[in-house]
This record gives sequence, structure tokens and C-alpha cells, in this order.
Amino acid sequence: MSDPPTVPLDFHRQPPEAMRRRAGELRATLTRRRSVRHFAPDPIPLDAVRDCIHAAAQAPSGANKQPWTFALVTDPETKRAIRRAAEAEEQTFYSGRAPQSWLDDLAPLGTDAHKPFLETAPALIVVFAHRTAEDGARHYYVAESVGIACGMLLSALHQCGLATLTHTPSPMKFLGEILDRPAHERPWLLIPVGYPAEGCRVPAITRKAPGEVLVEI
Ligand code: IYR
Repeated sequence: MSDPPTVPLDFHRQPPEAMRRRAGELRATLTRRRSVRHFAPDPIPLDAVRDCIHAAAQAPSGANKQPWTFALVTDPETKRAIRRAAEAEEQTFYSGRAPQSWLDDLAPLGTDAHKPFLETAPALIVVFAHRTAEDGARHYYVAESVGIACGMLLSALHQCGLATLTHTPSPMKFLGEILDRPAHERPWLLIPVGYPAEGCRVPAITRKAPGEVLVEI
């Protein structure tokens, strides 16, 4: 078998000092990222959001299948339909479906079944994961691949000055129906995007200490 075609890698070594500075800046910037549940209705530069989506779509994926679709929703009627359906799901979650231990874990976040941000946020990005290709051909490591792309997307949006929430109403099947996506696409994550509301507050929660997340061998 002949070797597959290759192209030169586009990579530029940076001086260690520049790397350290950049890493420190990134750490500080990403430390400021918080999930936001109160959005301003102000419009946002959608071309910047599109760029962030295309940046996320550069993520690595199993066998380079790129098993994702990003639906950018700004139409108010569609946002309203999504809010209605999500709140109906969340109602059943908060009033019975969720075990008490789960509700206890959510208490510090102060969440409930009301999701006004699904209408207030100027944009919603609905990420779909492709279980298979359209013709049923196999995909690989779909959860890992789409998870990586979503992480890159959240990071990109944050770095260009936009607030986000990772929202996972469950079950999310209604998103495929409202957005008319094909059956092989499974709703994965709903990401409201916008500016935080004036005076926005977030839960007083903390991240693990550095020593708790990193082991060096
Ligand atoms: N989907 C519900 C509940 C919820 C679940 C988890 I795990 C969270 O980190 C936050 C919320 C909701 O969005 O309210």
C-alpha cells in the first residue's frame, strides 16, 4: 500500500519566555470564564460567533470524521419554541425525575425549571453530534470528539468577550425536531451566547486547587 499524501506542518516554535507569558495570560483569562444564566438582550457581532464556530470545527476527531453540526439560532420565534420545550422538560426534572441527591448537588447553582435566558440571549448555539455518517457509516469516539470541539468553542467565545452557558435540558430530542435536523444528528449541548446582564451575579463556587487536578509522574 502506498503512503497517504502529506503536507508540511504549519508550526512555529516560540521562545520559552513568550510561551510562559502566553500560558499565564490564558490561564488568567480562562479562570475568569463562568457559566452565565442572566444575559443582556443586546445584539452581539454574529460574524465573530461564526468565526468561533469555525475555530471549534478545527478540533481533532476520531478518524477525522468531524461528527458535529453547529446550529446558530437567533430567530426569536425559534428561541421561544426552544425555551418552551426546554422548560417543559426541566419541569419534569425538577419536580420528580431528578433524585434528591442530584437536586442537592445543584442547590449551590440556584437553578430551577425557568429558562428565560433561552429567549433573552441573542444567540443559541445548538451542537449536534453525529452518531453515524448520513449513510450510516461508522463514526469513532464521537463523545470525545464533540466534547473537544465544544471546549474549543467555549474557550473561543470567552476569549473574544462573549459569555456562555452549557445547558443540557434532558432529554434534548426536541431540539432536533424544532431545528429540523436529520435522524443521525443527536442534540449534544445547548449554548446560549451573549453579554452578561447588567449587574450579573454568578454562584459563589470555586474550582479545585492546582494540586488536586494535576499529578506529575
Ligand atoms: N438541566 C437542568 C439541571 C442541571 C444539571 C446540571 I449536572 C447542571 O450542572 C446544571 C443544571 C438545568 O439546566 O437546570
